[in-house]
Amino acid sequence: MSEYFKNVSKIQYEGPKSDNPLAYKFYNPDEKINGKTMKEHLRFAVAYWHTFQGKGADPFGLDGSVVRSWDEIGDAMDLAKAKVEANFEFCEKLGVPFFCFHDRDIAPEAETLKETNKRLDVIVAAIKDRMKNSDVKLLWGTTNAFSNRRFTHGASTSCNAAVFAYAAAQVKKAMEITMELGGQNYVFWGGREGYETLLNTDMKLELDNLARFLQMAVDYKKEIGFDGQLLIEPKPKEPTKHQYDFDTATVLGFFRANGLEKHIKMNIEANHATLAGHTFQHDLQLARINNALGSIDANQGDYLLGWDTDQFPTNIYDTTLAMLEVIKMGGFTKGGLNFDAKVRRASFEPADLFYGHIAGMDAFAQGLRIASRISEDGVFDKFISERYAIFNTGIGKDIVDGKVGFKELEAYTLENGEPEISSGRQEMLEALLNQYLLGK
Ligand code: XUL
Ligand code: CO
Repeated sequence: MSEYFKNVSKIQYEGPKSDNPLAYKFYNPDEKINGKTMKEHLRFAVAYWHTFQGKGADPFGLDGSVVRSWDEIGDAMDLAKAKVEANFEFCEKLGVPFFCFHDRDIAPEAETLKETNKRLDVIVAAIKDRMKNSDVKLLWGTTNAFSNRRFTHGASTSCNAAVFAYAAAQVKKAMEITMELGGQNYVFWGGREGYETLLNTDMKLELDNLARFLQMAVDYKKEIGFDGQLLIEPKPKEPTKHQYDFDTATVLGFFRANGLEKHIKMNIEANHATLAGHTFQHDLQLARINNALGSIDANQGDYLLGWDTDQFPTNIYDTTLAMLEVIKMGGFTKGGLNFDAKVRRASFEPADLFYGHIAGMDAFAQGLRIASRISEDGVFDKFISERYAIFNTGIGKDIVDGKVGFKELEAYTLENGEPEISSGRQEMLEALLNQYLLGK
């Protein structure tokens, strides 16, 4: 068996004072927090596409920049098999319990769908085989129905019914292999499900077709007995000007309009939330309070750039607030933290793949520690419940209980006069959050 990351051995936890860049400073997998180990809380996953398919390409350098030990393998299937080995070696060296893939990441497309599916079967067998002597599992599978030219106008929202059918066939197979590999979720990211101009678009038909497609997926999941979660990953734009699954709020409304809300949850990606003009925490919380937070694509954008830069998450402020949402939902069940993140074009060495994941894992580990202290102390919860306490008694309770209407509220106001309002204390709370971040 070949070794693809020869210069790196198993990454160990060495604590915050370590000078070793190939060690965890904050992620201590076996450390217990509130009765669960860090590893169980965080459920990290490596993204196959960025880690094993990413070339460091950009529109000004399509050939990419990265140097990998599998670069010299010429045959497409030999390369795909090598990447299976590289994936397990990488996850095992990092101690990451999961990975995620698109169908086309693990096996290259052939001339026909039949041939492509055969290739998938070969690679799925190789993955299954490798899983027998590994603890590494599949967090989720998905379909790449956006790179091939046939999906230029979209997949389930294409203007062409044959393309809709092709995408359905692809999802069917991808769901089957996800199930076969014990995947715990199946993700839909809308790729090109959106539009460039309404001058050539029947938006109503496209949205209705998207709902039809998702309903077919729900039906097929039931038919084959796949017990993983179905998740949709909202994104407002890129590659299309307007993506139909814009953000959590849009997707929740779309689900409710089409009776899908009981069947599909969200996979929230940090950089997608910020592209939609929200904070990461906003979309996480909106999903959580609607019982729709399934999993997370962990990354971060750049504050100065308006696109999906998919950087490794290093902002402890954001990872803390994100983990607070995960704690509040009672932890992940089937979901986890998938690093949908790529090293920068200039970070082209294999070691950079380790540094990127270590940076992200440490940032989320520390976020978990801080969030758990915040949650235990309950100071923000207390402030919020006191801020709304008026809704627990008197006229506030009558409003909540649906006992009063405009007439009663007018009478109340005429009798009680000007309301007394109190400070929101934002700055005091922000300073308190900093105290937690810096070591309270
Ligand atoms: C694209 C994106 C995808 C999905 C899976 O922005 O996030 O990689 O996570 O298709
Ligand atoms: Co993603």
